[in-house]
Amino acid sequence: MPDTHMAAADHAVASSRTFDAIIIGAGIAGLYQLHKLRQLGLSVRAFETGSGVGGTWYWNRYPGARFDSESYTYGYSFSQDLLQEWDWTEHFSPQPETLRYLNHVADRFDLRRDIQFNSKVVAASFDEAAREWRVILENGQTWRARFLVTAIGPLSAHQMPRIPGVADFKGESYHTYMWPHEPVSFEGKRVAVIGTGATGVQVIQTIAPLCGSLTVFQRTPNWCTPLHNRKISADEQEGIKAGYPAMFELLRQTPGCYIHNTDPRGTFEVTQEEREAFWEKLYSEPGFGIWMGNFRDMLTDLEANALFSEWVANKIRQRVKDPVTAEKLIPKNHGFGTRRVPQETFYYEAYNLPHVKLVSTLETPIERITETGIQTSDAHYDLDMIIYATGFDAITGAFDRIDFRGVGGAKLSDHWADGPKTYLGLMSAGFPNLLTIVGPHNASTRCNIPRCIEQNVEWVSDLLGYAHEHGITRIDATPDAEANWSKHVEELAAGMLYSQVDSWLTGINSNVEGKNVRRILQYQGGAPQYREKCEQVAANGYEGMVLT
Ligand code: NA7
Repeated sequence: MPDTHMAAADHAVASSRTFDAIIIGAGIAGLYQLHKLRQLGLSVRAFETGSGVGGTWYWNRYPGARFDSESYTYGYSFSQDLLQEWDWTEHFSPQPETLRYLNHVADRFDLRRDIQFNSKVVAASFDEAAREWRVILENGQTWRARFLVTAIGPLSAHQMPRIPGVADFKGESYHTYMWPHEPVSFEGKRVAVIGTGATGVQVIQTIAPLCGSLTVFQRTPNWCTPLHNRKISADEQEGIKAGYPAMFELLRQTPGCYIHNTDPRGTFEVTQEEREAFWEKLYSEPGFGIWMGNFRDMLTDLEANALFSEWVANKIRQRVKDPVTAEKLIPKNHGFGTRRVPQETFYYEAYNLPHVKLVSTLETPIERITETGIQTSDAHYDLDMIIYATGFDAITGAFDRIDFRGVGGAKLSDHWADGPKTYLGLMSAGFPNLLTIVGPHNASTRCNIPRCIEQNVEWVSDLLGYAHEHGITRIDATPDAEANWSKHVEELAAGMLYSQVDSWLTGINSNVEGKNVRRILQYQGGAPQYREKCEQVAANGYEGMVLT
């Protein structure tokens, strides 16, 4: 990273004004934070890298991008009028509709006038004497604010693979996150997809029928289950709108704020027949019920997990005609639900098409990308297009890509070098006046995200409103509070099977230097417990923090 702090000294501040708050990002979190702080009468400016609002839904325009949460559970809940006037057309909304929704929200609440687009924040440092943050954009402009709120998303630092020759390929190539705004044609083309996470699965099943040929390069297979999406009928629409209060009440009570709640029974407390009938039912129902609403021990008990994993493996064997391909698609190194479960629509059937081929890079590793295709250890694949569905430097990556400096010039990435250290996943000791919405150690990264975003934003808004009212100009998390919270987060994750598995949920990324040690990045106590803890901290006069 260039030494942007030195460079900043050479640049005039863009405005003599010190804002009450600067928000980084105009996605779901940034938009709502802007709305809330403005309602409090604070002066706010948001900076956004993209040329429009929407964050995740602005960038991820790849074919097949859509919700895995039921649409009506995902929209903002803060405005009854907004809830009543917006019609979701599908149970799991496709990306273009979600982006339209977020644009509608930005217009409806007149948010754009305080957002500066095409403005990537590259550095931010705390000026102790002035008690304000100096925020530096890629174009060199410096802006100042008392408080800095990051709304930079857990999956926004997209990551290309570390494979030699990526720049050599002469055909079309796209990372799913940086998908072009113009239509991309697949007709008659020889296409490769690298990566089979939630994104790769959505792309593969969508483009398979459209390509001349499709070769999927899979390293680790994932356990995928059917989404069962469909249009929302007029009757359903009425029911959804009338049912919003009860639905949001339910979402407040479930661990991940989904409409699916863990089944109180243990796997071995029922007969085999009952168990299989229950699993059949889950497999035939829409959404994450099969992950979030399974037997209570499915994600903590190895034996229970193995039994269910084998049941899902048999589903894959039934759906994929070629037994060799089916075996390749069945995960062998982790159990069901211990990594993010991709939701699919005829994903497995795509491999029954004669022009779709699966290459396991565990068996025949990719050696390099060439000018004309992909060279593995046993063959060269001639290609017209390579799609990189290789994911993100998740949860902490977006923080690492901004040079945050706290007290005494300390770097946030150094402070978090051995794993994040936070208080409530919203603050870090030594970085005063910095609020990290959807940051590491926060419940929101394991949540139907807008639900937890609203909680984060409302808590931060209350805090900044309180500071404004009481003339508080500096807010610090204490090192003790930070240490205790970080320990608590680690302890909660200890009993979970997912914490023993490599994935972005545990901070593993083979494409990023140093991200080869598993870390606890998420709060696993569930959203209700997290919300209660945050409320308690506020009610006790913001315990664990020094407000001056
Ligand atoms: P993921 O879930 O991180 O998936 C990335 C995929 O790319 C995964 O299959 C990786 O295999 C694969 N990958 C990454 N680097 C390589 C290299 N170098 N060679 C071969 N394969 C590679 O990202 P997604 O975008 O699918 O999903 C991210 C989240 O966004 C998702 O969970 C939703 O919550 C929304 P690996 O598993 O590492 O072996």
